[in-house]
Amino acid sequence: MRKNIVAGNWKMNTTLQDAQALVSEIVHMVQDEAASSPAEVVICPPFPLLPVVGRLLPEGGKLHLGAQNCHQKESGAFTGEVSAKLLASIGTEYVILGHSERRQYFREDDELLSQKLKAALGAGLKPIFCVGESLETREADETFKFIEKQLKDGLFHLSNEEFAQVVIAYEPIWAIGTGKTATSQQAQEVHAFIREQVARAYDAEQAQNTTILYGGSANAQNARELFSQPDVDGGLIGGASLKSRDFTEIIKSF
Ligand code: 3PY
Repeated sequence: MRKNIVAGNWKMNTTLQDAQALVSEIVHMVQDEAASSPAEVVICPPFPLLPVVGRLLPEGGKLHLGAQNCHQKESGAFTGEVSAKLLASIGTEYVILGHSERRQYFREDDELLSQKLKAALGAGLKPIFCVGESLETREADETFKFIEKQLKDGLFHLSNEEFAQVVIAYEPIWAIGTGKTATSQQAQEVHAFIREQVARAYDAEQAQNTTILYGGSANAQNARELFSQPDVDGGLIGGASLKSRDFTEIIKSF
């Protein structure tokens, strides 16, 4: 069933002390002010903070724990890496895969991401799979072709049952960390296109049930307009997820 989700991608930010303070504020604000929001909230801190943040999230509530990456293998001699199985064992529910920063700085391609998806699903994690075009691709009028290829190569090899666990995030690269946001019409256009591709690859029911988030400089000012679009089911939030007031306002924006 399609959900509304607001996921906070903390990236490589916060210390232990920052994280404890931030997540305590978020928990209180969400309980006090955003209790009636339909959104499930996912907090994705850096790896070492997952257990600490997880312990601060009230059990059975609307706040859930997510990681920002995982390795494709279950275990082994991969110094510095973290397996999906380990993430699941410490209470992680979601994992972001294919964020453009991972694709760009760590050379993650669709082949590798396919393996990571399988590993995540095998461990019982729900992947938040990111797609999105560069400014160059948009200006060349190739956005749809590009997104279609990312979906086909990265995601549509999954079975129906596997795909049902996946959340898709549309994050135009030109809107990440730049302060530029896609207009709500631009976001809606691509989200509708993604849903259409899901219907083709699977079926109409699967497409209707797929949660598609917008990411890329979404904030407390533009969230309501973005979330009012019929195919935008929530957001993957970068910088604004590090400010409890802004993040809470975003959660309330449905
Ligand atoms: C951003 O909003 O900048 C993001 O990259 C969210 O993942």
